[in-house]
Amino acid sequence: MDCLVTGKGGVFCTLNGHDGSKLWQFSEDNTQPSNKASSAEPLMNMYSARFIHDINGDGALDILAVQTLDSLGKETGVTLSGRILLVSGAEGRLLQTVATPMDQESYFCPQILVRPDGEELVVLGTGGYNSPGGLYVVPLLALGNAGEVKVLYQDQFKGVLSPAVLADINQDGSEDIIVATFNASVLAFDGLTFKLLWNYTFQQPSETFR
Ligand SMILES: [Ca+2]
Ligand SMILES: [Ca+2]
Repeated sequence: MDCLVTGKGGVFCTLNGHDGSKLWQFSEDNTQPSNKASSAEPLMNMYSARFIHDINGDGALDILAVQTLDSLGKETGVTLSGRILLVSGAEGRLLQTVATPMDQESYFCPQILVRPDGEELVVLGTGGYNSPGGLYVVPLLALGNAGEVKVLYQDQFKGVLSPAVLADINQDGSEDIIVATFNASVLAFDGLTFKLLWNYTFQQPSETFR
């Protein structure tokens, strides 16, 4: 098994799990021609990435990643926006980039919820310590289709930073989604209907981010 490494300043590479040698270092230039127009930005901090199943059919696991870019506008100052990346695990080639819902920044490690019929859904949290965010699901194979995004939760002040836990808590055979928001609530959603199963909100000022 190879190791996926991400971090500050554009660190995004894989290492050979046997000897630690570098397999590839991600580069924005290492893209398919059709993606070049959408990948002109420099690679910024990359905290959240994971292996997923082989998307492009080359026999190697691929990678789903989320990152937040900052841009400087004359009047707006620094604005942060998030994007989702699909990257080939074999050679680090960018397969697809998609903006996060409402371009919200994201520090959430995306997760894959597998439904009983085998459909894979991306579970994504957005928002930061002091910026609006939410919890969303979208079919992995419909990542670029904004109409397929389902909104489970939104907070106009604070985001969802901690990874969700996927577990079947109502014992219907399908994994559910349990997440702690930065704004002091723990929420559980049915993985089939996406309806809220329960919500516990801490009364004392508290925050969850890791
Ligand atoms: Ca692959
Ligand atoms: Ca369930």
